[in-house]
Amino acid sequence: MMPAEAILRLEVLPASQLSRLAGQDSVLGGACFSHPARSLDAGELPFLAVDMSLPAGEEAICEVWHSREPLASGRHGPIRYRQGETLLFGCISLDETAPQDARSPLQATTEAAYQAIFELLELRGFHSVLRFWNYFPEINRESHAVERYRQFNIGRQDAFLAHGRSVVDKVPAACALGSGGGGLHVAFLATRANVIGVENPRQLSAYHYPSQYGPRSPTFARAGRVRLGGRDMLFISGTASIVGHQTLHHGDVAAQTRECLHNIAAIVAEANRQAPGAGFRLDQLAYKIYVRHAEDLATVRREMAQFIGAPVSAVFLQADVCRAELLVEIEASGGHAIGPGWTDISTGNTPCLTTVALA
Ligand code: 3EB
Repeated sequence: MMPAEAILRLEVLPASQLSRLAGQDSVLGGACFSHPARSLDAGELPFLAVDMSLPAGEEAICEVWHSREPLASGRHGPIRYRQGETLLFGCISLDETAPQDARSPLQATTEAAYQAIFELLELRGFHSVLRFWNYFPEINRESHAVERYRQFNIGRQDAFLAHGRSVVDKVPAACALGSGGGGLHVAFLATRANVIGVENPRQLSAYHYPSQYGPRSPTFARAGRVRLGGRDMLFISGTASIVGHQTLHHGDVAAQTRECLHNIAAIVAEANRQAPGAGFRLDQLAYKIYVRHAEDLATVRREMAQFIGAPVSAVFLQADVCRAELLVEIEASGGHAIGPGWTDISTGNTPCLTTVALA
């Protein structure tokens, strides 16, 4: 049975079932995570194939964004994208290549990727980005006398500036994680609607981080809020055990997990304060959890189950986080539909694993 599709829906599929999407008009695009990266047979659809390990026993997964809008696929240089009237999902994968000037390969490649994305968004008239996802290898390694995450921050900010975009206040939500190998991968969800940035009162805005964290502050908001198809939606950036601008709970993954969730709760409260009718709830978000050490998974899962107190959609990945002392980072989104778009009417069951209960 095919109920009316929501304007935006997130589905999590085992990567082995990606072929189910063939011929589904509702697919905007997404990202698949496996180690090694699996070659995808996604045709013209914008799907990232990211080299990222899953905790032992978990199957490779794909995150798939769907929309009820009539959609069309396109390409702009190295970007593949798919768009409807109000939403555009795109992705780009670039190998790091050395520029002719003094910039590091990662800095130059990041700047090129973001320049291409902003060009596309200007051409298509999608001026607001709801969310960026950034993945590249060895995020904490130093090269060219600068940590690679910090090189990425320089290239990203230079592209924002080159396109006349603000690098404070009105910036998109994002995450940046270390992958297991390959090039730079960036996925993005953009809209013609107005996106409002949400900051976290417990944290200094990342775009105001002091220079001890790198020569350029990272260009992202703690969350982005939007109203689409009559629903308020919230896209929460990667959230870590940071209060003010400082990392808390060095070496204690359980306490770091609780601090992440306190931060997410504060962002949800701030979003509800801004949009009183929205009613965002911790137990109705879809979560993606990046754990630095696979052996910490059980601890992180337990802390999440205790804090949230209800089964939620949660995907666990093993990835390096952008400060060497951070052991876990959690991102989330809500207000859009979550889960499979249809139910097997003969059994009443959803046809495949789409959500992972915490407990
Ligand atoms: C932090 O709060 C943790 O550079 O795009 C989280 C989310 C982090 C996004 C980014 C980095 C980014 O600073 C790191």
